[in-house]
Amino acid sequence: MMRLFETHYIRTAQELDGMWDFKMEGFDKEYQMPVPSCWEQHPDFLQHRGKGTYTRKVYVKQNGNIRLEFKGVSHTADVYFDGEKIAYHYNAFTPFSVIVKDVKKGEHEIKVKVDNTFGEHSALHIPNDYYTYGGITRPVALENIAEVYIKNVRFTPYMKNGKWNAKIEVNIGSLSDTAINIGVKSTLGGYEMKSDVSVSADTAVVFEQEFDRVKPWSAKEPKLYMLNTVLSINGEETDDLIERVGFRTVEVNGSKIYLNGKPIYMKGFNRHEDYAVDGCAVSLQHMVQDMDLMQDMNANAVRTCHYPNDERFLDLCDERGIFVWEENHARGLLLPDMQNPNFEQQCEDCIREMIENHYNHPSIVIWGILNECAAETYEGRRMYKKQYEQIKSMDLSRPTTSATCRHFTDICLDLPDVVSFNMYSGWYKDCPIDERNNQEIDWIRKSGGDNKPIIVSELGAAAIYGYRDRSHCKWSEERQADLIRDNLEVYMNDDRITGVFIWQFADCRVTEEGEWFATRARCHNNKGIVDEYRRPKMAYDTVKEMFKKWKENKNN
Ligand code: ADA
Repeated sequence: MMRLFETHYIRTAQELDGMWDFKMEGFDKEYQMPVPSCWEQHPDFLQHRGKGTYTRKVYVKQNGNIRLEFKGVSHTADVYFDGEKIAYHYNAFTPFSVIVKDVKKGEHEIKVKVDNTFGEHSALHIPNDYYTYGGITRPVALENIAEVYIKNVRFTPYMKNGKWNAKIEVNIGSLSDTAINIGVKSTLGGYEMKSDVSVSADTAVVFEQEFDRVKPWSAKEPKLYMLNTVLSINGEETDDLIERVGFRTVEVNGSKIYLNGKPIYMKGFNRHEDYAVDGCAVSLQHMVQDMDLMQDMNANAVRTCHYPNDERFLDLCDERGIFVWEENHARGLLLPDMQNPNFEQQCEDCIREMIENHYNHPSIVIWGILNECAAETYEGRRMYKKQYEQIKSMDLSRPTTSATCRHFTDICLDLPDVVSFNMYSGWYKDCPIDERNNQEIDWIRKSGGDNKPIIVSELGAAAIYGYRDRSHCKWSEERQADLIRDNLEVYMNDDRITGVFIWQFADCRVTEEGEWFATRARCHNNKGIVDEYRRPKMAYDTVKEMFKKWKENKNN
């Protein structure tokens, strides 16, 4: 399943989930591997870093063009169709697609060479405080594509004269050498927009429409609408794309973030895509379990640390009214990492694919970049600035931010719309939480962040699941619960703070490379409120109680 709703009624597609032939470089044995999945789930590859090849036959049911869509391959894919290389993609966390023209009806072969090794070729997937798995880790589909087809549809809602309006941009691709006259029709909530165009190259058709009978999307009432766009030639419907959208605006005004003109307070979790038995190929049922647990703890927000997420999870956030901070793929990259010759292009590609594919999710209320990267350096600032500008060139409807830990030295706070900081008072630093918070906010206000919303993007402490100790010593569940309570008590009662994200929802695996094992017992980041099997620690009830209190204080 690619999404939580049908995206085509006219375009035909085959989902390619299932068993693929698999061969791992350096191993003689031939395997069968499920797609999607991580190869680490197989006993021969428990922490294997290498190159694996997936192969399968596919029956193309009609002559014509096909489009292969991969929702995620970790971390690099070389794709071959009938032995010819047709695509390359780097980065596990963003979708990519490729079109093959004039394919004959019948059986064909798809081969995907997957690489999860570290080295200069990979500037973003490096030894880190999360694990880079290997495999075709998100769904794959094969579509039959007409000569003129819909590339994507972008929906931008806005309020005008007190009524909901929207700009609907239909981006159309042409595979034909000659101009073709087509009809374009978009329908939403009983409204119909139509246009006739002659398409001889890639073209955009833009509708601007007032929707005076629709309901807004909000946390309390996350109203969603199907936006159905159909292309037709001489009255025959030839292609379509269905998106699911919501009417809502996100604005920054002074120190608050406004949704539909009302201030919001985000209280939630940092969530890695990592589940004990799934690795990063988190199944839908485990995504739903995560969502149920976060909502049971009265959370209303989630940060997709530190990379773009599976669209099915974002679909869940849309449906449940959960605010999302989605960010490009980067964690703790120091200046030498950022000076990797591949870094800037790999970041640019990730941001572009993140926004191109996730633009229509009403739940995404803020775009983040470069978590704890070299924001204290001028070379780093140049790259932060470039990435913020790229986001604004693609999307003016959402604010930007970046989670910093370069306390008192960050020189980029003037660049984003929202300032966010990671702070582990009581865990890494045994300091009075309120005093440290005041120091931080005073510094932020004098360093480019004055009169901007402030989010505590990370706070937390580690606990080993099942380790209880009446001394409440560090690593006990008791101490984790104490520190979560003490930190939330300070941040929840500080009106200068407009959101808080606990680090982290669940324990996640980390790489053994890069010395992480030394401070990460079990080769896991153990700061989860639940462990990697989603077994609650003592802090679960603390968070549930504190977030509920926040709900009452901040009436949201
Ligand atoms: C940083 C980082 C997180 C995680 C956390 C920790 O803030 O952003 O990814 O590594 O520290 O657990 O120390």
